[in-house]
Amino acid sequence: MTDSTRRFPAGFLWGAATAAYQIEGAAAEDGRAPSIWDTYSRTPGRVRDGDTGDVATDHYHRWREDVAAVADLGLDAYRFSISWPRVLPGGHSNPRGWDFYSRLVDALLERGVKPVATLYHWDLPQDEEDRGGWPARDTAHRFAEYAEQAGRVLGDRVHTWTTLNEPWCTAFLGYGSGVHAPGRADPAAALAAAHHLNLGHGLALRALRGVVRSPARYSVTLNVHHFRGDPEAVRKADGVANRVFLGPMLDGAYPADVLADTAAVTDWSFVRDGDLADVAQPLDVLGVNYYNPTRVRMWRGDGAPANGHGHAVAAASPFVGCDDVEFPAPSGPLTAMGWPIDASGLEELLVRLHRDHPGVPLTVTENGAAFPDEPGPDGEVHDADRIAYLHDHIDAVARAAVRGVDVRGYFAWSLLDNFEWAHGYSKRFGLIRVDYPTGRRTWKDSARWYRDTIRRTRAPRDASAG
Ligand code: IFM
Repeated sequence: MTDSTRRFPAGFLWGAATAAYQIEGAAAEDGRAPSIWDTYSRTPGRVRDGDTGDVATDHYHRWREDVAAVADLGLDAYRFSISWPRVLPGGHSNPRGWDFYSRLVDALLERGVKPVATLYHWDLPQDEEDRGGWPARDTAHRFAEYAEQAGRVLGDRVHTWTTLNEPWCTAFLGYGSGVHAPGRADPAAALAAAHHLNLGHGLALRALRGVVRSPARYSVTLNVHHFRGDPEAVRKADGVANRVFLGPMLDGAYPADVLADTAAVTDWSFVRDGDLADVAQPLDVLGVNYYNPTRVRMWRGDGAPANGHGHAVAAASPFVGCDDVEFPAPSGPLTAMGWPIDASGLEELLVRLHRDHPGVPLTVTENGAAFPDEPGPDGEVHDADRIAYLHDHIDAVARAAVRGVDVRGYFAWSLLDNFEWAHGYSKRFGLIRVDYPTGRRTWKDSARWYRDTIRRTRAPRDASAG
């Protein structure tokens, strides 16, 4: 498939994505309160090189320049997240925090770019964690209150609302393996967190729909893992990685096999009558983040099992209830994250989601790769590996569309190099390079390539698509 033979549906949205803690900086400015990532990144040994998001890419001050880049790239949409502790520090509305997002949204709209706002991209206010965090039910209710405020302030201008980004990471990396904030390693707490994230999602959607009067779309973004290998291993891993969210959100029920596989960890008594009806709110679009496929196999007791992070399964695994599932180290071409490069997984994943949940439109809300790119002698970043990665994955989306998948958009991760969580600033995913000491932005070759690709493959504008 070449650029010119790719076909995308009318109204297909081309975008790029970022997240608040990864780019904003200004951690203690204009009334922002600490989040769990401030605490975690200041805890020695948690984040590589002791990096924090205190300054990040300084987007809080450079947002005008970044919006200009979004427009110059020719993007239809820009996906960003709102920092809960910036807009509701201590649980109280902070006008200076809201003003930041209000200005950002206005600037996007002035440039003809659709704002796609995520409410939760992992930066839980630290005081919410102190009250129990996501394993505690009240967090879901306070999240819905925050969503309602966001709807009141920005609801006249946001094109698409996304409740959560990758709740699997929040629940299972944050509370299961502890490699993300808040760094707890407690499998029962991880499952409780998963349920309360599901509940928070549903309550937040209902709250938003209750206050937003302008036409908007409502979504959630999941990092639906694409597993390959022994069917039994795939079933088990898929259960606690994917169907623990897809089931309640889209079908209003936890899959029976997930409950059975995790029965030794929890009795699920935190699921109360009526919760599942609250969770299963209608979705206009399901956001899918895809980076790589994951191989799994049942552990037959021969040799040391591995849990996908290079540790023996005895170390805290994020895959709760999967102690007999092995995650062999990937082979073949890898990104700087050590993730395999395989675009066929994206096509298969989109086809699977369309088959399992017909009628639910999909958008690829993140896709991209970290490579060890550095400026050459000419000062430019010639990131041919990222261009090849993006090219092949965009092809995969086009092939899925040709196969009948209702796919509505593609967002590159990420607009800018940024704080890559426990990896600090060591991994660069950006289309635009950030020189951290100065904050200076430089377009990589991939940014120019993405701009040109969008121009060439853009579906004819469809007046009915908004
Ligand atoms: O940087 C992250 C992002 O915050 C969530 N999805 C995966 C990206 C790359 O790891």
